[in-house]
Amino acid sequence: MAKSFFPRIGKIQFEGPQSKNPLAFKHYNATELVEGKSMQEHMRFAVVYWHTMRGNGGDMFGWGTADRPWQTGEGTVKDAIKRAQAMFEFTSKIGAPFYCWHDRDVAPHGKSLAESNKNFDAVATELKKLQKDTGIKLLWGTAQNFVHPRYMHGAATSCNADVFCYAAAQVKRAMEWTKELDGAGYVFWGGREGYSTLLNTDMKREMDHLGRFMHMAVDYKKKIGMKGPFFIEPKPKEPTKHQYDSDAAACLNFLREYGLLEHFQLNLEVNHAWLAGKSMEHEMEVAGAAGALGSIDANMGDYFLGWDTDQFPTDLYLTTQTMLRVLKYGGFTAGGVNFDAKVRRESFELDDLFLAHIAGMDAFARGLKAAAAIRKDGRIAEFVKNRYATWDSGIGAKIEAGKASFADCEKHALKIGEVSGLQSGRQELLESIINEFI
Ligand code: XUL
Ligand code: CO
Repeated sequence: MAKSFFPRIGKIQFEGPQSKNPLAFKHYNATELVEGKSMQEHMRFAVVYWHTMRGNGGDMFGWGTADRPWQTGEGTVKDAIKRAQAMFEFTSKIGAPFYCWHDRDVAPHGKSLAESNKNFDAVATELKKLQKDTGIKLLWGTAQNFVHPRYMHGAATSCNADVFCYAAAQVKRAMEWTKELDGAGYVFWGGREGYSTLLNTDMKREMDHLGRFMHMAVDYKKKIGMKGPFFIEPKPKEPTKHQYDSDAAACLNFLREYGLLEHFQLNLEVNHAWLAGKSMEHEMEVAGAAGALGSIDANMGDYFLGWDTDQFPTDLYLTTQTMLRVLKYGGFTAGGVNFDAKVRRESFELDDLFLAHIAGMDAFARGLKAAAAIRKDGRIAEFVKNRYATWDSGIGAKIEAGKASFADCEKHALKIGEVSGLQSGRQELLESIINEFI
């Protein structure tokens, strides 16, 4: 039996809304049915390796603060295996069915690609065993193509072709392990795919390279018979001044331009949407309309700061709006709700990792219940439907069916003389209806 990293904490239980036990769920009840499906299946929660296991609370002004007993070693493969055990103990105790990794979160960088591969293979072999022992599954894997100095100018969009090859080799191995570990999907977040200044950048050439890179990934996926979808994760800036995958619309445009749309969905992250000046529900509608709503990185920013604070999502309006879209677009298939979130530097104790995940999972459970109740109530959906009633018959229906020309529109406008019967948008009423359910 491996050493326990959280000996004082058992499996977190659902105790119901009356409970005052900080280490219990008040709303997330994994087996409770909502719209005929269990909460666990609706949300498909995942714990992330990078923040939860690797984060130490350090920021650019100060050292790490966090008590992380698995972070004591020299960064060897042996340490990484211990860390993997801590990861699975945490994920089992919090009761999340999935986890996610970057290749280099899992295992240390080597001095060469061959050595890095060897390290990764050794730890991923342990992950396979831990998955089998615990029943925890991989939601998605990804390659960390942004930490190492070789990626300073980008990975797939680097000005240097050797770097492109290195990045491709890293993605190839990460895909192989994602397949081997039965990952439900695979993510591309272009950490340094962007620019700091256009003075040194051939943007068209870099975008073409990114298109080639993704086609190579699609070809390799077919070759190895990898099943789940590819996800692209938009983010507008940070670390670069402009990231090419800046928001959902930009990603969809890229995918269409390079003939890749059928192979990709989007992994949308709340804080990234906010950095793009968009709401999460906006990004979800853009992706959903294109049939590309794949998965979610659940977190939130600070309302007054302009950077990626990756806070745990505790805002009930946010989780309600998010779950409304998840339900509207038919629920997750391969994707899920992945806590790409970190505890604050001041929340340095081990317990805080549990408290933060409980806060996020409970907020999502409440969001799910509120969203289901809003749908059952039906007033908002009815209002939206009626708002478009003039499109259901007459000239509106003819336009929608592609059977009307500008001349037909002109004839119609001349006939009515002026528009009458416009109705109020009722934003305030609709907002107060949402409040009834929060
Ligand atoms: C960075 C970010 C990443 C991706 C995976 O802002 O969100 O952690 O989710 O590479
Ligand atoms: Co993310």
